Amino acid sequence: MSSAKSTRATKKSGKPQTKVRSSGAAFEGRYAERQGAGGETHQTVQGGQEILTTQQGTPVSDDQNTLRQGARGPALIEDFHFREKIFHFDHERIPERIVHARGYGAHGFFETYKPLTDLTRADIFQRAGEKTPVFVRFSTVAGNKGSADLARDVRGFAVKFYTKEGNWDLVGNNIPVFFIQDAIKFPDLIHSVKQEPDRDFPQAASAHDNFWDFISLMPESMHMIMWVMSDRAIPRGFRFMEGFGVHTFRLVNAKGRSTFVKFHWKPKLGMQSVCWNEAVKINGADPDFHRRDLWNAIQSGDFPEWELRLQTFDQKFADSFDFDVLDPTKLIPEEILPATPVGRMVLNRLPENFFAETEQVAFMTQNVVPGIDFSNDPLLQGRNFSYLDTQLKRLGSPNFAQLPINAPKCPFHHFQQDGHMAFLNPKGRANYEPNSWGAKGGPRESPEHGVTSLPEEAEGPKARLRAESFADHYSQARQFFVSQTAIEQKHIADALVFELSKVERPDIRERMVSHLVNIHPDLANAVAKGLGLSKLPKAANAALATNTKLAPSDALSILKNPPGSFKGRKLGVLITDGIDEALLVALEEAAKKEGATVERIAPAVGGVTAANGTLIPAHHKIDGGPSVLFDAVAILASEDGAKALLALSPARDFVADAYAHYKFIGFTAAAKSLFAKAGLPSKPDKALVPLEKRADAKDFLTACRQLRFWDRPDGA
Ligand code: HDE
Repeated sequence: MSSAKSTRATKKSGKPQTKVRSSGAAFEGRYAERQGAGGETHQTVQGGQEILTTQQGTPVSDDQNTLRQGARGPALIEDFHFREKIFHFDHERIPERIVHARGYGAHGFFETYKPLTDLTRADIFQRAGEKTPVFVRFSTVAGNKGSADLARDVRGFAVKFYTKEGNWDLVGNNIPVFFIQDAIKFPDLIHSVKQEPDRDFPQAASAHDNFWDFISLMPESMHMIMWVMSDRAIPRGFRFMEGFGVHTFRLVNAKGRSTFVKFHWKPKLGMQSVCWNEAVKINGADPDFHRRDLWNAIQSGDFPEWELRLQTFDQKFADSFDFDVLDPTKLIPEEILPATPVGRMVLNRLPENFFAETEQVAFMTQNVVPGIDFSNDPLLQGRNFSYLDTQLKRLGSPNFAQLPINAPKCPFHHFQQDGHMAFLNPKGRANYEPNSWGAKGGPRESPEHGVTSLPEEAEGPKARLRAESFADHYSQARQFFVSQTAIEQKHIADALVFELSKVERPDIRERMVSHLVNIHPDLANAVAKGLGLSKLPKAANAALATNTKLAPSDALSILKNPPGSFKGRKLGVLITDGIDEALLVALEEAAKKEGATVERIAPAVGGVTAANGTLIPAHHKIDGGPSVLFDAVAILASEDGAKALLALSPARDFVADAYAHYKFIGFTAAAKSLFAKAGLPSKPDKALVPLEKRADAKDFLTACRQLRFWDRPDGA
């Protein structure tokens, strides 16, 4: 690097570049399909930009002032441009989703590994290497549309496959079980978790009386509660989550043979979560943390990928399994029934318009294709009713399937017609069937190709019933708990203490702990202690005693399945004036080799001047780039730079938080003074890595593959 003062382009750092479109380009072809025959555009004004028009195509002369009588006089109702503009603005919103309102989507493809003809006739699984377009929407459940991304919550993981035989929607979650066993309890569950109706808070938080009141009266939710209190509910990003179809479905082959199936998505980058203390701070520092992460990854060409795996089984297995496979509060451990990889999904394209795609996408569990069928899971049966109903409410017209994001990409023919906003209108005379118009008479049903239901026999009294085989509420909750590492178990206990400490009524807190007694004594004791209960409550009445013999399942733990890689992660480097630029370059190169990105943080966003005189721009000013936004951090400070940092409280927080959140911290000798000021112990641990020479950069990045150094005794 030359010693003369030079400027490093931000581009060099590998920071994902946001695609910037010029305002002219943004309009190019924007309404192309609506332009007149031949696609001629309006005349242009100076600079080649199109002339602004009303919705009717009338050119607008003045978009700054309403039409009025005299400069200081009243506005005139005759101003149709103003009226149209305000009218449209007033109607810009559609109702947000009642649940899963906060979400983010992306396009991509699903690639089939090998034909599954033996299992299913679903067209998507017939040919190896076939790519099927998909649209995926990830979401939280409880929060409203504008809520923060890192609420403790289940994440939605909804995939729309545009197959050649129709749209198949796999509307799943990042947790393989659910709170309730019967869809009739869904409104109660959701009412209880959302803001309390008299005060309209708390937003996007289950830590309040109503939720825990309901849950503590619903023993069937205990297994799900273990998951929601675990780190699964605070993922590092969508790219680091598993996904599950939750219910048992059926695959049906061409001969009509049915096989039960559970769907699993495994993230290629491995699973990762944040710490709760970190989540709380991320929500303040970057409420869009998850959507930004997905956006940046796809923009920079680092396309997230998941593998689809299937657990398939027959009736014999179902009959022999400890639990009812129709009960959505239970899972089948992968150690008992392995999940076989059948394909991969890659997300490689962002929506061009959030509203048109992510907001208007209508997922529906009842969107299945020939070869995929439902089971009698009572939750799934209820969902099959709800989703169609909710789309009409949200999208306002029975023609929502005509919206480009919802329309199949295969041909479709039917006799449904008219209604609000019908813009795909069939031609010709026949709009009914049967008819005798011959070839011009429109489509016909096909018993051979059409979707059919498995002719399953059903019997029994007409009654409101809950199967006795659904009665065990604690055994799998316990199994989940004992499958976790000690750190993860502590996180579950800490989360329960945090949440229940926000509950005002002591009897609700105690009632909840009485369920934990049935799950595991260590958990019950830890939570009782954390809540300051003088004695452990009696165990809750259990319909069935907890089976303590279920073997732990390592697949249920995040930390037992580490990725051993820093790929896709983000390093934050705090820099000051007077640093050795070569060391920074070495860090950036080492990070790139790991497949990670780097962002620079400095006392001012304009950047710092290195010892060699190079001006190094920053991505963040220190108080806008706290360490919670990064997976690992490095502090490159000169003697004087470190002194300046000591005076900055965000710099002290940067270090203290990174340490408390078990992060790997690389540091130059001068940065050590900041450690003492930030309250770090004088004896360094293995995750505090000195950066003295260029070669240290590689060792530091290799160490970062562990993601967190859990051995730190005084972490958050
Ligand atoms: Fe949903 N759910 N749900 N749900 N759900 C909706 O549909 C419903 C359930 C899930 O990104 C709604 O379009 C009932 C389980 C996802 O757009 C609504 C029951 C699972 C999404 C609805 C459940 C889910 C939804 C609201 C109990 C995991 C967001 C807006 C029987 C397997 C999809 C909408 C997106 C959305 C109903 C339970 C996943 C109201 C009645 C279990 C990922 O129709």
